[in-house]
Amino acid sequence: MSDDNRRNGDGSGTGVATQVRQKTQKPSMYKVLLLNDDYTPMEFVVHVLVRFFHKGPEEAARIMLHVHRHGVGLCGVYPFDVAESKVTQVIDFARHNEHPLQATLEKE
Ligand code: TYC
Repeated sequence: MSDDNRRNGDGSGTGVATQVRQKTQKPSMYKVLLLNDDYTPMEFVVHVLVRFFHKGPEEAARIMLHVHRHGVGLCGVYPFDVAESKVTQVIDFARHNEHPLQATLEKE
């Protein structure tokens, strides 16, 4: 008798097979990107990277300069909800401080 049928416990062999697929789906990950502009102060961008992306001051400065020179740069990779929340927090914080800094997300 099979394991599933034995699991019924009454010896009748009428148990329902409960084996379902073992596979789980990894959540899609999303890149949070910072965009360059001509007006946001460099030190503000560094502060954003430290505050919202938990970068150390040196890596934050490196990322900021990459964005300044190339137009766009990677801040971090997160599940969708977290990435979306980071983008909202950055844009809201920038607006609150009257800077035009923009961030966006992109599927990895
Ligand atoms: N280009 C800005 C300046 O010269 C600095 C800057 C860097 C702005 C990165 C936005 O995402 C940014 N003040």
